[in-house]
Amino acid sequence: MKKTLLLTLSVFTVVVMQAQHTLFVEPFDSQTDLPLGWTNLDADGDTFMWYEDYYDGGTVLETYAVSASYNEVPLTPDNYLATPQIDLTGLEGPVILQYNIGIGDEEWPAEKYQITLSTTTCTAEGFTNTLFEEILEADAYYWKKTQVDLSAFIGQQVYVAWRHYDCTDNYKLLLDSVSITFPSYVGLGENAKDRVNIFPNPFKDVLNINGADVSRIMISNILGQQVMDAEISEVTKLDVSQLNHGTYFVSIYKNDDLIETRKLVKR
Ligand SMILES: [Ca+2]
Ligand SMILES: [Ca+2]
Repeated sequence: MKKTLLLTLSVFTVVVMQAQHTLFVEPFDSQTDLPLGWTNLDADGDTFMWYEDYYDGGTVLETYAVSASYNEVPLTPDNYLATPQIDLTGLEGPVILQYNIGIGDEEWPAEKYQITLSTTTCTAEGFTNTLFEEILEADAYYWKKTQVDLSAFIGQQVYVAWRHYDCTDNYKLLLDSVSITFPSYVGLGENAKDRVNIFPNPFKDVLNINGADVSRIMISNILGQQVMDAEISEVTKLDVSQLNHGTYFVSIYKNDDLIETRKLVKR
């Protein structure tokens, strides 16, 4: 009896040691607007695109992104929803994309989508790397957890898109709980575990900040004037849409200690 308990404990310890780092998360929790920094492409040109929606069941609140293949009349969607640019440099694999996919009506399930990736532009033409595709069935009714391996793209800057296409006259495709995780940085040593990822650079409306123990981000302009001071957690998206174009100094604090300052450009 005691031996069994010890074995269980040691297995548990190993699992903790191999904890994953989170590179990117998106819970789609606004209920009304798609998240900042994401790109919504209407490749079929019918003006129907991805949008943010929610279901309030009283005790359960679901928030997600939606693309329809039926809206009073049948639609023939070719709609892309793409992440902000994600920096896959300096990571060790496997880099795993995880998300929840769903359908709006289990009697009309046959939504088709693909996971496609661009290493160039965030346009329909840029998404040339199809990693996964499927036609959903009734078991995707609220929700089907799905994983796709992005490790082949380590070392690159990528956009990941959910493309809803090649289907018609079902109901809705739903997307929620997107995350990208990886086990460690390349050459995990003295400094690697302290590394903080801030991307993209140049940036536009959103700065993604990922790093253990990061507690605060302070941004100053080229004149040394403070323009933002934000308390953050390990994985944060900062809304920097109100900053003017130009050069900024981003100071990173861990537990109230200034760790480093980086120069970034807003375009
Ligand atoms: Ca469309
Ligand atoms: Ca959600």
